[in-house]
Amino acid sequence: MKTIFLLNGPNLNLLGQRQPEIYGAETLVDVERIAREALADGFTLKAMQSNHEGVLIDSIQEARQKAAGIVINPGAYSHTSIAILDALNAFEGPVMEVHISNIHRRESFRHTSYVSLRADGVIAGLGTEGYAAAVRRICTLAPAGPQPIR
Ligand code: DHK
Repeated sequence: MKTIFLLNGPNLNLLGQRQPEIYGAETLVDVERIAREALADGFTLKAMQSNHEGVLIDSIQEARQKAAGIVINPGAYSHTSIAILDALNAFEGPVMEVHISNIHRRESFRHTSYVSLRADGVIAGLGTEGYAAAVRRICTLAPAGPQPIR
């Protein structure tokens, strides 16, 4: 089995309660179920959420040994974190960046994402369906088979 890491950043634990007009009514539990349902045969999902930049970086580093690909919604760290970009640059597999909202239709400070400099694909504005699309794309880019040993 190959493992895909699903990483959600700050405030995404409040999905369903936080600004539902922007982020929708679904919860983080729903997001993780949607992502899991999109897995191709031979893949499994490990999901985590953190409000802390360093904890997200620790997970990205862990992915170097344990994950075939990463789906990440870095939340507001997308727009600020060179450290998360650096961690992703040290990961060799495919990376998909997800934003629930269309960040390009929002405040200008959301229009730039450091993570996009590394991501193989960027999904914005598809709501929680974006997570399913991102998981499907990782399954295409990292075909099932034995996990590479790095
Ligand atoms: C989520 C956040 O928390 C914001 O800080 C980003 C992103 C957008 C989203 O659309 O999922 O700017």
